[in-house]
Amino acid sequence: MDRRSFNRRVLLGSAAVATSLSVAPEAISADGPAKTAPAGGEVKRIKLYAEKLADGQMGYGLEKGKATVPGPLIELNEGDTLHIEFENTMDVAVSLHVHGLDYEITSDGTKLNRSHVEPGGTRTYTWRTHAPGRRKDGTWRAGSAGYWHYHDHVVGTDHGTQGLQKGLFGPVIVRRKGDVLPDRTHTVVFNDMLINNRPPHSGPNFEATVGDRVEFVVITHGEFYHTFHMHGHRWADNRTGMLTGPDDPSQVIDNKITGPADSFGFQVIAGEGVGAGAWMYHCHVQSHSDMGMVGLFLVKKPDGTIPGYDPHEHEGDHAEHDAPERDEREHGH
Ligand SMILES: [Cu+2]
Repeated sequence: MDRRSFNRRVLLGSAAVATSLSVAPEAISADGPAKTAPAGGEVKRIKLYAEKLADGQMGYGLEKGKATVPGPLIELNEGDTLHIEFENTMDVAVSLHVHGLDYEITSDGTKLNRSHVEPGGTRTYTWRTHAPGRRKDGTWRAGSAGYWHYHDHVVGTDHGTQGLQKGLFGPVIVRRKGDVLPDRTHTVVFNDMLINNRPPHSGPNFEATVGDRVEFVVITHGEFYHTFHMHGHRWADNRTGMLTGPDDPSQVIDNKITGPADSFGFQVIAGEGVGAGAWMYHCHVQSHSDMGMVGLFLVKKPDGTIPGYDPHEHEGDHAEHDAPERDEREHGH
C-alpha cells in the first residue's frame, strides 16, 4: 500500500469519527500520521563532483556525468557528520562552501586558506551538525537544523561569483528529531533574474497530487533582492515553515523577501482547502515576474487532471523531471 492510499484510509476513518466528536483544528487537514525525522549521530559519506555542463554552465553531481543545476539535495539529521569526497573534473579551480553547518577551517572552501580544489584534484570536506543545548554558562546554543545551502567560493573571483552565476550551488536540509518529513522536496533558486538558471518564462514547474506533503527550499543568489510568492498556499515564517500548535506565534505568510545567500523552506499540503490547479509561484517584484521569474505548482486531482489547465497550451513550460535546460546568460536578459 503506498503512502497516499494509506493516508486516504486514515482520512476515511477520522471522517467517521468527526460526525460524533468535535475535531481539533489540527486534525482537519491531517493526512494520517506524519513520518518524522530520527535522531542524528550517524557518520555519512558521499562523493560529489564539480563538472562543466554541455552549455557552458557548471554543476555539482553525486555521480560523474550527472551534475545538475541546482546541485543535489543533501539531507542530514542533527548530530550527523558528513564526509564529502569532492572531485574537481573541470579545468579551473573550484570549491565547496556550506552555510549553517559546523566545519573546521580546512573545510571552508576558500582560496584564502587553500581549502579549494585545483583542476583534476580531490579533497574531503567534512560537515558536522549538532542538536541545540545549554552551554555551561547557561546560555542557549542553537542547533544546526534549518534550510541551508552550499556553493562554490572560487570560480571567477575569490567569492565564486562566476561559479554561482554558472550554477555551482545546491540545497542542504538539516532536520531535528521529530521534524515532519515531506513526501518530496523541490528546490527553487532565484539566481540573478533566473529560476534554477532556466530561460525566463519556462518554470521550473513542480507536480503534485492533492494531499501530498510537498516541501520547498528557496535559495537566492546574485545581485538582486526578490520576493518569493506562492498562490493558494501559505506557510509559517520560522525554522520549519510549519506551526507547532494553536499558540505558535509565528507569522503565517505567502510572500517572503529574500536576498543573496538567503535560504528558507517550508512544507505545504498540495491544494489543501483550495483543490487542484496550476498554482503560480513567482517573484513578486513586478518587473521581475514580468521578465519571467515565474513557475507553476501543478497540483493534480487523484485522476491526474488539473482543472483549467491544458498542458498543450504550455509547450514552452517544462515539468521538473524534464531534462533541465540551461540559460542563455551570456546573451543577456
Ligand atoms: Cu525578483
